[in-house]
Amino acid sequence: MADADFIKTTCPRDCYDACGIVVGRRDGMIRKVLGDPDHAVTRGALCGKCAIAYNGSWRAPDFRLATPLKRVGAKGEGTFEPIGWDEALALIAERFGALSAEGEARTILHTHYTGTVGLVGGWYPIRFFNRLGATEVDPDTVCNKAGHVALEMTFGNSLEGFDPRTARDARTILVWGANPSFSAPHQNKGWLADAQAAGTRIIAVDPVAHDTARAADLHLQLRPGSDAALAFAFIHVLRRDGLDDRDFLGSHVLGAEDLAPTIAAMSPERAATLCGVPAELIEEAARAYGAGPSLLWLGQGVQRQPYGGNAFRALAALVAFSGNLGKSGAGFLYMNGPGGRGIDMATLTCPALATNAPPAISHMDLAATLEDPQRARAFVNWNNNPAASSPEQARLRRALKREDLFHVAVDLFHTDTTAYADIVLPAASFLECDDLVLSYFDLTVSAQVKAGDPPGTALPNSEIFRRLAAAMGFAEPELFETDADLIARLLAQTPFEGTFADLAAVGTATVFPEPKVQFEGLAFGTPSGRIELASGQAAALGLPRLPMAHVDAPPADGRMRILSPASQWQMNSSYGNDPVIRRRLGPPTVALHPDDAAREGLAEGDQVVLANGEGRVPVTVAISDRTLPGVVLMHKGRWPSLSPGDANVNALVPGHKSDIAESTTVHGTEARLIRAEAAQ
Ligand SMILES: Nc1nc2c(c(=O)[nH]1)N[C@H]1C(S)=C(S)[C@@H](COP(=O)(O)OP(=O)(O)OC[C@H]3O[C@@H](n4cnc5c(=O)[nH]c(N)nc54)[C@H](O)[C@@H]3O)O[C@H]1N2
Ligand SMILES: Nc1nc2c(c(=O)[nH]1)N[C@H]1C(S)=C(S)[C@@H](COP(=O)(O)OP(=O)(O)OC[C@H]3O[C@@H](n4cnc5c(=O)[nH]c(N)nc54)[C@H](O)[C@@H]3O)O[C@H]1N2
Ligand code: SF4
Ligand SMILES: [Mo]
Repeated sequence: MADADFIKTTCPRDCYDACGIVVGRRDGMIRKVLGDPDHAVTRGALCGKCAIAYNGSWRAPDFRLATPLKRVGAKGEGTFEPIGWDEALALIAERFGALSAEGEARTILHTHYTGTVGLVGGWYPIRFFNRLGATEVDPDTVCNKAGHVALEMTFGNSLEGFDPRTARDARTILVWGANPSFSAPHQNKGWLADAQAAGTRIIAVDPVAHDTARAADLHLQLRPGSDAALAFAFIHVLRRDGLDDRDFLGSHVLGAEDLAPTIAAMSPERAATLCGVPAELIEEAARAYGAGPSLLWLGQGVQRQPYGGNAFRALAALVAFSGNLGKSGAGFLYMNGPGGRGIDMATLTCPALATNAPPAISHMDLAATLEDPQRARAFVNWNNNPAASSPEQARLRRALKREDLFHVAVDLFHTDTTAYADIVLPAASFLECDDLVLSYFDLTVSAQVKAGDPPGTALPNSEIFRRLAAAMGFAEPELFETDADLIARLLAQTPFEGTFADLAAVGTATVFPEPKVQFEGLAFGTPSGRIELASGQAAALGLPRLPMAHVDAPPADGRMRILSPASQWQMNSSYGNDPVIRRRLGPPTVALHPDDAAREGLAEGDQVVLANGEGRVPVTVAISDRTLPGVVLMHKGRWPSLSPGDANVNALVPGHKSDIAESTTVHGTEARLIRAEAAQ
């Protein structure tokens, strides 16, 4: 008789929701991957994209990599032959060993990111690269680094956010530059909608009228890159109307008075002209936020801008002036890091193994570094698909063609990046190994539980790098710690009382019974112990000491500003190869405001090319009143090789660095729109 059972596990995608999953099995084989109806966030169905992919390409033997591969064709062509693990690891060890012996280990570059955010799958391999002395391409520089560094400068910590449960005491929630309707679909339908139903006012600040903005009580549809000016206009209203928290400023904030001229100059009327938001809306939103208690969700879109770091410093000033901190229902969230739940990341990554660590480089420098044989002789990508996700796409793919660049790719699938690799190693998916997952929204701890076997000889990331360490002849015991031991040690650092098996039985545990108040006691890890709006650390880095009311200049010469945020149907580039997802996505589109379409004489479905000095991307016109005139929308994540013109939006992104932390400015990209016929 068939033996059916269910296993609880957790989705380890880079997603605010960290959904609970129930895997239905028969005879030990996975039959169905479903949302956990008992999970407080998931409450039933998974998001559409994961429901499709986890029951499609992620379990389809003809899609998954099942054995190590060795390249036999030209780089980029994607022709490989299967080899055994021993041979694959020996080939890699030989090349890495030779580079190490020459003292050139720093020319081994590695990129990693959001394949899995499981603690072990996402971080254990760093031990190997630390020991090797390889150069890390700092993952956050392609996502959220400017915001992190701006918040660290100001509050001393970017990884302690509000506890979402405190929303019960919030009168307003300000969602600034995030699109939960796509990037956090369950928090959007659950947490945010529940708060609104309970009478909390929701305000969205975003250039795009996405579903969260449409459902909000107020939507401030500002021009991209004008956030700092808008934040200062909010503060202007608070000061003018006596709603700023003078006691809070006096006791806990450095530099408030230094900002007086900037605040005085940014009236709502002036901001209306600069940001494109009606002054009355600014007044209303500022008063609601200022009255408090208010939560501020700081999205990642805001800081993927040329002055994204400054925008975050201005938003930090808004928090400080309103005094929305240190009490229940007040605070901000960029993300809740593992530290707040007791996890010491050094336990995972063992920085002590890095006796000769070269400095990390920015993703913005990846293409240039990879094309330089002095700086890059080998390359490893794991948990990351840079040929689809990183800027300077054409240049990057050209560099990956270098015959003298030894390239190892570790993935679940053949991707646009693995196509260039010399050796491809097949990884096990989250359904095929144990791990711990920490939501970066809620303060929970979750178990990722092995529900089935990987295809062929595929292995979890951790085991791949244990075997590679052995092949290299490394002897440090940290390079051989088992997943089970590591998971047990990590779990013991958290407030969860019990074993991994106990956690696996429930899936997700709420580890703090009572909601936590962010920055309770108002102690800040800055040099002064206060919120540093005036920042000596910024000045020491050659940045302005104070945030500025900056606004980006509008695009010149008929160019359009291109925004490429999260897609509803993909997780970054993941699922871009799934046939059902591809049908849902249809051909790549550019969403264009009706005024722009009329001016250009374009109609729905017309073929156009977006072009700039960096590259060209053919797309289909989709006319949409969700965007602003001059601003076009193209969601991220398409696979270049599966797209017209062999390119996605990152073929247009020049890789300029943000004002702070050498981070991405992807939403600052500009290009011209050309009719397909004229572009021939
Ligand atoms: N479905 C889905 N979910 C995802 C992802 C995915 O690819 N797909 N990716 C995951 C990852 S890695 C991340 S980092 C998060 C990101 O999730 P979010 O934090 O929601 O960030 P984004 O989706 O990048 O962008 C959010 C919003 O920023 C807006 N924006 C762009 N420029 C500006 C600006 O100048 N000012 C303001 N105020 N807003 C601006 C965009 O219009 C967009 O609506 O989502 C995660 N969740
Ligand atoms: N234009 C534009 N580009 C962007 C962004 C944007 O907003 N606009 N957003 C940026 C952001 S926020 C981010 S975070 C980056 C993300 O960029 P990436 O890190 O490239 O994210 P993914 O595309 O999901 O790629 C992860 C890869 O890991 C693989 N993978 C999944 N699970 C595992 C596993 O267990 N082991 C291994 N070895 N591999 C696995 C997947 O198959 C996939 O190929 O993209 C950035 N790129
Ligand atoms: S990607 Fe996010 S919304 Fe989708 S199942 Fe995973 S955690 Fe849930
Ligand atoms: Mo990200």
